[in-house]
Amino acid sequence: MNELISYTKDGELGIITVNNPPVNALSPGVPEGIGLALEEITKDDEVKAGILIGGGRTFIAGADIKEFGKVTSGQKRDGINFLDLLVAIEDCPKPMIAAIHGTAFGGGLEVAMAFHYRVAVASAQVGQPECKLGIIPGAAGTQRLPRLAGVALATQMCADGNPINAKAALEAGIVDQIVEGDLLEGAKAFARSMIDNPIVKTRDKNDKLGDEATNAPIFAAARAAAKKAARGMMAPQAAIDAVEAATKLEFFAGCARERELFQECLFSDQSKAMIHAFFGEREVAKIPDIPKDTPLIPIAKAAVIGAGTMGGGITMNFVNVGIPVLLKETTQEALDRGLATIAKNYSNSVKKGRFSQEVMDKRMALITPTLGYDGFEEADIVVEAVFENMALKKETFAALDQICKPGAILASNTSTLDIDEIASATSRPESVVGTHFFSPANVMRLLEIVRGQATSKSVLATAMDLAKKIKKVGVLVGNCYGFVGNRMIHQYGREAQFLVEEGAQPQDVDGALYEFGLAMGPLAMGDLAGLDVGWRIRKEHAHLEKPGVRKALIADELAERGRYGQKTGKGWYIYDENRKPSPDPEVTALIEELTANAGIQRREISKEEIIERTIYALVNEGAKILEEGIALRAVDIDIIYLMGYGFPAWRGGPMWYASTVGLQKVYDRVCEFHAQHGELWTPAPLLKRLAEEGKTFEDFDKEKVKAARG
Ligand code: 3H9
Repeated sequence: MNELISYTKDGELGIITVNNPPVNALSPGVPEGIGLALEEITKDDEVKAGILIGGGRTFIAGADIKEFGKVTSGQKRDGINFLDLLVAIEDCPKPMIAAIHGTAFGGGLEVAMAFHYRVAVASAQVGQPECKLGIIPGAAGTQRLPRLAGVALATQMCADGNPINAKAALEAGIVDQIVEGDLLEGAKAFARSMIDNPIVKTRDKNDKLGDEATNAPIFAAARAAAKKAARGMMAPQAAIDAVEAATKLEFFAGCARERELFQECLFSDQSKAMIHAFFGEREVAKIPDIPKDTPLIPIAKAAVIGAGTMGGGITMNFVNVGIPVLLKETTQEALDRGLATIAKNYSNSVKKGRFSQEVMDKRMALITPTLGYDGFEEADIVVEAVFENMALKKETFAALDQICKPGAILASNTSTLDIDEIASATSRPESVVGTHFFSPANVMRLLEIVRGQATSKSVLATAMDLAKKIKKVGVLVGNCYGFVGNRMIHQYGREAQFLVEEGAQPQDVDGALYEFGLAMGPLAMGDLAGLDVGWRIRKEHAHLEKPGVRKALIADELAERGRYGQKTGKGWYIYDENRKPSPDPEVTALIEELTANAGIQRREISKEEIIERTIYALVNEGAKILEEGIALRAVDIDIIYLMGYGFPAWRGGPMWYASTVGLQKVYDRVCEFHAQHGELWTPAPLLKRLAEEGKTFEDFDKEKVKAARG
């Protein structure tokens, strides 16, 4: 048909194969090719039924996401629309069968649902993940899915974007048969058995559409759930509206309503940000000077030092994917406590039905607790997760240098410290790397991989690959205090505190940032992490402070008073037995006392100023980090903030957000803050340059990619 679609005949069957690797997206040429093959099937009297199958590893994984930017930028004026093709498939007078393996996602599922039947292998998944890209299904997914699966499941799938497996799809009526063995052979047998059956079009199946009385509570519950789970996002609500339209309008009117909602979402800043995040998540894996074929170090056994919160979470990551772990602590009591926490975490998952007791038992059996270094000589990777103290880390690495086999990766879960200094305690700095996990380490998807001066490319490539294996997103960062994430968060937290000193209440600052979309405000986050942590670090680094530079007054005073946050029931807030925070008059009084003593004139502070002071502090530091090469690209910073710091996906990350505000505007405000607050706000020269050139951080990334290619 064309280079993306092949068409073959097997007796009375016409077989259409999509060949658009890697995921058979509906790129230009694919729908056209399917259309041509369909015409062939329709007009060839010898052909009695048709099959569509994906070549390679998957069925169609959706529309080509790269095309959306072309539509919104005006480059592709006629948009993306497969509705007519799908109606033509449905109108074919011969039984049409979609044969599914891999993922039938988005437009892929929409194509499959226009077929008269769907067969799938057991490992296949189907889903409408569009809202994860800030859009909704745009090829009648919201209209055909409820007709096959019923209103409740269709609403859920379109609003949360999560896929279901073939078995669930069979039970729901999305799939008609599960094929054991070869998919194409199974599909052919199924097709032959359907040749004389009357054809029922999906769009004519109205029996699962329910009525007003049964549907209203489903939509109300879905809207409430989406409001909570996808706070601030428009796509899930729009997806629910579109499914509701399917229950109230005839099919083609429903499609028209879906189209309107789809267009609204597609042209929103939210979808642009989320598409940036989708490609960004994949872009961060590409490191210019580390070729794809860099030899990897096989990882069959791991060891973790420290069974505290971080060490325990890191251990779970390994055993979850079948890698056995030697878990070391210094005392039996600490080891028992660590193991008990892991067991409790797993038990909770078993109780919630996430996996079986048998799976839990297998995972626990992969952990070998130890108080010594016996067995460490066999480990392919050791992750150190002891206290954030340089002397202790160096002592640990010197010991590992003596015990571990040559070539083993020696990784430190430091969140701030100099990886080169840690490596200097060994005779093999090329094997030393930072692996900065985020708490809770078994949940958070981010892994900052810190490159030391001597870290070998093999070690880095293996660490990036391992991140993927343990279902994390690894982002390579350079070595400096706090690396990327924590170095930036330091500026942000500082401004949050200054705002409180200058007149805002803690709940004003947290409230404004929560409203902006962050999972939690910075002061509440401090209470969760423990105010004693930063206080101790600041004490350790007090000698590095520059005289005359403004210091935050309140957090350390709270810690001095034993107000460590949630763990002591008091911090920036006071907590009840359910950990619900309330403003504490004692804190208000303390703020007033300390600021009066420091001669700070308190004033009214707007929400806008709260957002600008905190978020632009991130952006300005991010720009400095980019100039120094600590982050490879602006998108790497965005992914760090989306995956590790609760930054809202629909804002695209701090750097993307700044570009949407306009870098000139951001730069001007940074200059004003510099004039008002002094050197902490020194504008990043890169921010200045991009603002003056009318560019965005995306332009900067493109410049970098171009330069790397030479
Ligand atoms: C849609 O369908 C709208 C419709 O309602 C109709 C509108 C009118 N397009 O993830 P991987 C690339 S919206 C373009 O590493 P995996 C990806 O960037 C779409 N490119 O593989 C990567 O490129 P590179 C609804 C895509 O095996 C490479 O393929 N569909 C697309 O870990 C490999 O990807 C979705 O949202 C795409 N649709 O996971 C599905 N998908 O190598 C989105 C992937 O250059 N995709 N690429 O970095 C996925 O969820 C995963 O890619 C998938 C495979 C599970 C399919």
